[in-house]
Amino acid sequence: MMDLRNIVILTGAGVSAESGIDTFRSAGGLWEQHRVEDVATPEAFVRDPELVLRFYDMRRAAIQTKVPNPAHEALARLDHAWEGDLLIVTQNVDDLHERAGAQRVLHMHGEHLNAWCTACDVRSRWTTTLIDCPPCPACGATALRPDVVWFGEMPYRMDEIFAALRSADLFVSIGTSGAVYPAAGFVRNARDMGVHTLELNLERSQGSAWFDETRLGPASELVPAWVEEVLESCPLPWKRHRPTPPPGHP
Ligand code: BJW
Repeated sequence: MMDLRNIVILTGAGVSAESGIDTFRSAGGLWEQHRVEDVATPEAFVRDPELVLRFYDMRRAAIQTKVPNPAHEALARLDHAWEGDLLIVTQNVDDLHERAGAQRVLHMHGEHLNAWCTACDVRSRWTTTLIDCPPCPACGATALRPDVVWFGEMPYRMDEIFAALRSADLFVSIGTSGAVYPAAGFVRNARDMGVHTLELNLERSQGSAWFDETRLGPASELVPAWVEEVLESCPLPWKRHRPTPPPGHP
């Protein structure tokens, strides 16, 4: 057993698929209904804001009707139990990791439930529609857009992600096709840094060849099994959160 203290977990659309949220590239996925260049680029937003805002309003409404599945719940369990460093880097813009109870979550592609004011640069929690051009709660300008990262834009908090990768012992990728960079490159970044790499996916992905190990199956089964394995088999004393002893106890 390797010395396992610091874990970086990358999640993609596959982790939310069994909650009923469409993936992007599977048959029947989001990109089959909408050409990516029509909805997920800054140029598309300039060209046809109504189409883009309608697409995101529909998805923002839909995610609020969904609930976390056993994969999100298992990762939240690990987050609570694990005393080493742990970072869940999600490409997903839904909030199912948080609703399952995970706290150490980084949304590198933004969040559906945020609106970003391009006039004053303030982000506000947003659960309703944007197509009706509501004013920004901070400055009043009608310049809100979905707070998501489109193609050609810089994903969020890359410095934090690379810092976490540098100190990681294990990189685990769950439910992502490995089609979109820079996330698709994390496995190679991790390998170059000497980090062990594990992939959990329904089927082999574009990145599978780069992983030390790939396990195939639905996230709702693979992730709870892997989390149990990590929590049960790691012999090191810091693997589990221990409640602070009451005053007076050694
Ligand atoms: C299951 C399952 C189950 C199903 N259980 N598994 C040429 C070469 C290389 C790069 C580029 C290039 N030309 C342009 C680029 C860069 C570009 C890019 O990668 N393009 C590619 C198309 C080639 N990237 C960018 O522009 C990014 N920015 C950037 O690079 O900035 C410069 C930079 C440089 C260096 C460092 C840092 C920055 C921005 C990318 C933004 C992506 N945005 C989106 C939309 C977000 C908003 C929204 O939701 O609408 O993010 S695109 C979309 O794809 C979304 C996702 O997060 C992302 C990844 O998709 P994901 O999660 O992998 O989903 P799927 O559907 O592809 O896969 C699902 C997987 O789950 C499958 O494998 C299934 O098998 C599996 N699965 N059910 C387990 N039950």
